Amino acid sequence: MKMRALISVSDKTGIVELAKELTKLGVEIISTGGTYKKLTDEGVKAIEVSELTGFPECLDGRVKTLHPIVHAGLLAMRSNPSHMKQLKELGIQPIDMVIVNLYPFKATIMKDDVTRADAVENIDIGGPTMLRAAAKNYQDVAVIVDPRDYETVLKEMKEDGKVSLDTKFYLMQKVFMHTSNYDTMIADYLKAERKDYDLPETLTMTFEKVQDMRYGENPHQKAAFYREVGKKKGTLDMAEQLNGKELSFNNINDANGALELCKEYDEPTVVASKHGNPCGVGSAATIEEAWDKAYAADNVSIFGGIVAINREVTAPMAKKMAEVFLEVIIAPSYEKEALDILCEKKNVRVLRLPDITAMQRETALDLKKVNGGLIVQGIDNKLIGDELKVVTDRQPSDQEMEDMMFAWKMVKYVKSNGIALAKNKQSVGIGPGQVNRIWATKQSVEHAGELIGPDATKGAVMASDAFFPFPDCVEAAHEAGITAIIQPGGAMRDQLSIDKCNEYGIAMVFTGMRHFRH
Ligand code: 93A
Repeated sequence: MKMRALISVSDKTGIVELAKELTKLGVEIISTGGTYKKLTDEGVKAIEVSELTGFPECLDGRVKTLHPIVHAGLLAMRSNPSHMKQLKELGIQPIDMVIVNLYPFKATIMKDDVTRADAVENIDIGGPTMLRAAAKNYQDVAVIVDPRDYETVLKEMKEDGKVSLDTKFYLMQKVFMHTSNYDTMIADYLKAERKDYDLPETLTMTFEKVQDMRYGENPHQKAAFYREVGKKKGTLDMAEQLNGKELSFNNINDANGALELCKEYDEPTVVASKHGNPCGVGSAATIEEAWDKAYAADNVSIFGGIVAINREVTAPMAKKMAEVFLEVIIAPSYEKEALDILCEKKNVRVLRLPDITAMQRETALDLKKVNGGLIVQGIDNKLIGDELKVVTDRQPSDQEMEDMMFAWKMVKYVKSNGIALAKNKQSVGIGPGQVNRIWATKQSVEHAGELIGPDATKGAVMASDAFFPFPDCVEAAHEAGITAIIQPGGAMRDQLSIDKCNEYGIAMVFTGMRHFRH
């Protein structure tokens, strides 16, 4: 009996060539409407599924292959005499090969103007059913879901007249991987559509590899970058790399932090960061001034750092940037001359991410891997609680208030315990990742003095990512000349800190929301 292959593919890449070769090897081709048309237009002999089943394709193609003549043909075990006897009685012939790829659900949901109806219509039913049936019966049916496997299968067919059991088993594994990813993608899309970010009983998400990386955080660790399927604008994987070596694991991790902080600011802003912590941040009326501020804030740590910028990079700014050794630069666009200047250095990774300001913030879940599991939480995508509350006798001035908001955004992205000092919308000292708050405070003050000058903290404001358990940080702030403090509030001994502020004439604001970050 002739071998029979059922071909039903949305992605028609390479299908004509494959079908031609199979026909040459004596395989009979059965196919669905669009595939049939493509094959016969190109001169391949085939029969339509509707001819095989005696049942027309209907409901706009929703029912094409969902028929017992197809599925009994796929599921019958050749080694089971009763199966084969039943096929004979029913007048059904076995199908030996299935070549199917599914409706393009992913491509559909990635479209900017996708509607739910569009997405739903692209949920393939008949395709996965055939794939699963054929895969279950893998000993007798070769099932090919990935065009990259056409060549292997053809080679074996040419050499041995059949596909080996080993290959059939490999193909079966691929099918279940593929259909489970496909279904997860659908479930994830629908979940996001419902804006329902509750924590589910079991957690499934689909990620696809963007690139392998040379190594992870350290050279002895393997690494790759995966993107969450269905995510659109504004994520790092959407950036276009205009210059430099491939992004490393640490580049991506650090750049992500810089980018997320940069998104918090509307006015022209430059964020320089190192090892995931901001080291210099500046906001100003022009992006050039913002660069000057970010650089002057800390011209030491920025060496080998990452810079995220929320406006077009101009040529004069690029000239200054080119004098600093930077690992990664991300901006929405570059003046032509600016790009030429930055690209003179072969190693600097220059990225363009046009949607930087309008980009989607992370909304889904925040995942952290621990040995044996994940800890999962909602994203920290808020800034303050119900309202800002001045808790001291003295009200902050407008300038202090502006600086406090500037610093508060910044401290949200500083590793805990974190303290950030700012003056005139420029960071002047950052104390990240300390095991107690007073050290974070002292470190930020010390940095300011060392990097900017002894008066750097005079008239500056201070932001703390979490409350002060004791008034010691207020004490240290006063000694440094800080005039206003923003912090979540909510400590048992809040009153002690408030009293100290009143004693020193410091204005203090509670945000009602803390921002630990680890
Ligand atoms: O609409 S379906 O879910 N119902 C079916 O019975 C069916 N059979 C095959 N989709 C179905 N297919 C899919 O049609 C295949 O998975 C493939 O992606 C596509 C090929 O259609 P055509 O040959 O008409 O281009």
